[in-house]
Amino acid sequence: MTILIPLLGDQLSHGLAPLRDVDPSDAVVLLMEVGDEATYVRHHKRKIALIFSAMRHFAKELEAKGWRVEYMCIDDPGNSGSFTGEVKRAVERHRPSAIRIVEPGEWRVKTMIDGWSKTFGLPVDVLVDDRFLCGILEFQTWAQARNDLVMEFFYRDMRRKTGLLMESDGQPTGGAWNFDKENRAPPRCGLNYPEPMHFQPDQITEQVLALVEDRYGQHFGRLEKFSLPVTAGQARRALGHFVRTALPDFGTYQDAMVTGQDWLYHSWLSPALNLGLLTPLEVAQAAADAYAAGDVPLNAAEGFIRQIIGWREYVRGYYWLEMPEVGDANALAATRPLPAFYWTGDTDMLCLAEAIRNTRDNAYAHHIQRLMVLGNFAMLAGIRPQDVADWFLIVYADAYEWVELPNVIGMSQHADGGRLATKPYAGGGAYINRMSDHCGGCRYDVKKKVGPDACPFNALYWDFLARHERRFRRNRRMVQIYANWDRMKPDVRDAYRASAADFLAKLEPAEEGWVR
Ligand code: FAD
Ligand code: DLZ
Ligand code: SF4
Repeated sequence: MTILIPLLGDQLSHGLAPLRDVDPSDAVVLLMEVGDEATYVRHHKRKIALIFSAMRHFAKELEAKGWRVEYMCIDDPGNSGSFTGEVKRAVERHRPSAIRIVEPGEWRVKTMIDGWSKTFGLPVDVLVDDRFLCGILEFQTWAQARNDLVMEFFYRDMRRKTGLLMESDGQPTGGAWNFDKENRAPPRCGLNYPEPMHFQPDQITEQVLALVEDRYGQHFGRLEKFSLPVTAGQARRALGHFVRTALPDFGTYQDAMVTGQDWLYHSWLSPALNLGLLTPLEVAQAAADAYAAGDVPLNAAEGFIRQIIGWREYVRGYYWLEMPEVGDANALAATRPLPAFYWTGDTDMLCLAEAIRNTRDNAYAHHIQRLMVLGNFAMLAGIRPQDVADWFLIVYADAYEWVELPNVIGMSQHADGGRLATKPYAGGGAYINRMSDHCGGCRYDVKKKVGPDACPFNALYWDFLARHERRFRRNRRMVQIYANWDRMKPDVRDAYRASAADFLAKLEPAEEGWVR
């Protein structure tokens, strides 16, 4: 009566559904390092190392708790290289009466699991991933009741559901749901940026780092100074450290960018959260507790909690609502291949070079670098959204399709035609100049509108709006922008478009073969 419990690399939670209500002596837990997962896109080396190290640590913790664990290392002889192949071998070894698994984070993997019952002739019990606060069906019900999927309303429901920052009379703490008016200040001189908590690699991590360099040395990214948390214990210490040192200023400087500062006041918790080392509820609760204790202001606690119980849950619901069609969405008919500099960082545009450096070194970039620099440039330049999505999936340690795809296709590329965001997140150089210190050190002049020395974002911005005028002119939130465009003399408009065309003609495409 053995039950086989396969655990995927982003399901490393001791409270995971299949590990509850089962007698460990009746079960075999299977963790599998498989080549297909590391290479279906060629993930950043740091991301692979993080996942393998966290999986190995988690397996040891499960064993210590009395579970019978089978761990397939990537270089074990006979490793078949795929989830289905490894489950098949485990079924042959153990002849289980059933398979129990939690719903996976990617459509691609769900399709595999859907085939297992027939392939193995066994009942396959796919359990709800209740680490998320909003179930997939619950989100579908919420979405069916409305025409527009407005995140703010979803978020308020999540506040009511969790009771976070709620008063006993059902009103939001502080009398408002959202304190963004107080957030999003530009950086200023004299700010001290706290260093996030770094963890020295132990023997297990060192072994994994050597293995990843050996097997995946050609993949993008750096492994040096690997310091991510790889256990739940470490992740909890990192959470406590963030709450004490950075959360108080998180809201105010949420959208700031500073040269050489890779984390600013961000938490850098997404890799641990998405692996399952932390649960969203414990992270959000820690922020609420810090507010209740008077340690952080409300704008910071609320802004942070909104990212976790609002945006994170919302994009996951959106993913399962819109898949598989959203994977191919290309509403703006963008066809240009990804520029080579997304891989090399070799560009004179300092804002982009900085974001790519952070990405290469840390498998990280903070939200505004992803949205208003890397994503914004790709959208303005008309890069094929599926190239952009694959790049984002590859390069970030926190990237799994359920969270990456909605953020890329919906939020940053507007490729879903506005289902997720009513207005494209487009900005010219002035926005980046306001929110960062990059432009002062850049070879381009952010004040210049056109020509070889002008900030390329300026001409690209107007060229994008002109290219998509028919679609966006009707958008109520963009009336003022098109009024500005209308006020320009025709020769000014032509100069913007010619300058953008010159720039785009010189854009070197990445070598082929990296994209799926
Ligand atoms: P913080 O700024 O400290 O925020 C706290 C937490 O809020 C994050 O850890 C994350 O769990 C959550 N969060 C914030 N914004 C979002 C969001 N838009 N969607 C989901 N969760 C959010 N996040 C990922 O986890 N994986 C991805 O692959 C990913 N790809 C992205 C691609 C693009 C184009 C954009 C614009 C955003 C993407 N994000 C992604 C969302 C966000 O940028 C990251 O969650 C954040 O930068 C992670 O860093 P942090 O932990 O320091 O976040
Ligand atoms: C991303 C990834 C990588 C690189 N390797 C593995 C692996 O070897 N074994 C594993 O179980 N999971 C891995 N993952 C994470 C999976 O891709 C992820 O669990 C699924 O895509 C579902 O979200
Ligand atoms: Fe980026 Fe333009 Fe500023 Fe250079 S001038 S850093 S390209 S926004």
